[in-house]
Amino acid sequence: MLSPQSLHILSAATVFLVICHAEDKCAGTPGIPGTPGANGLPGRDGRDGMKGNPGPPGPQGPPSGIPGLSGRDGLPGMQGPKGERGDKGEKGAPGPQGLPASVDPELQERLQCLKRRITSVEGVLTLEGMITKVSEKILATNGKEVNFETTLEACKSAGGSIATPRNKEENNAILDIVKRFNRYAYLGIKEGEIPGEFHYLDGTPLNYTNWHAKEPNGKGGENCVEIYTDGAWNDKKCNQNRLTICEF
Ligand code: MMA
Ligand code: CA
Repeated sequence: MLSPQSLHILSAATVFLVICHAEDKCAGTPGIPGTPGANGLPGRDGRDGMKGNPGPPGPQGPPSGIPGLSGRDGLPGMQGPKGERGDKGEKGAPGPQGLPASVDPELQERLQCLKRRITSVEGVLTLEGMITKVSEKILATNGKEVNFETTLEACKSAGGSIATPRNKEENNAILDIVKRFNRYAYLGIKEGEIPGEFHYLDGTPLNYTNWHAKEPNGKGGENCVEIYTDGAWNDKKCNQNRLTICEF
């Protein structure tokens, strides 16, 4: 908008221009300038100024009273400690019928593998002189000399029984150990009710004997049997200390 002073100057200039223009046609004495006209109407609004900077934030408003919406869930926490073992569950239903072991190839292979391992172990023990294999038996000694009852117990607690020769081959295998230790050993044979009648420990009659000449001669007074270092047998009291030989 124009100031009042600039309006005044403008109106004076306008008068002068009118005078100069009129000079061509009618030259006369200049008149007395008239009184300044009344102020003109206010000018039109100017153009908008530049946008101002944003004002400072206003004061915090009063609480609205309505709670805001819940925030989002946080991150999962660390794994807690292991809980106590639960109760044992119910027994499951029986599985499907398997193949009979005799035709189960997987089972047969495992069986063959076990047999090979057992053969290896027996080979090592035989090589080391710790066992003697005869027929289906394995004979072994702990090198200790004890009475008959203690021999029975030692063999039983080892999972076997006292060595009992049922044929010449077995007698010779026992003899091998007896000779190696140069000690007599008790056999799994005992005298029965009838003096001079000897049988295996399960009560069955002997089907092989190797009595020394003139033996048995104890007449009921020698209830056990020992094997000499030549492999011959002698009936003998059970309270002597003899080399422990077991069969498995
Ligand atoms: C010992 C004893 C007997 C055995 C005779 C053989 C003297 O007794 O071992 O059992 O028959 O020797 O001479
Ligand atoms: Ca005797």
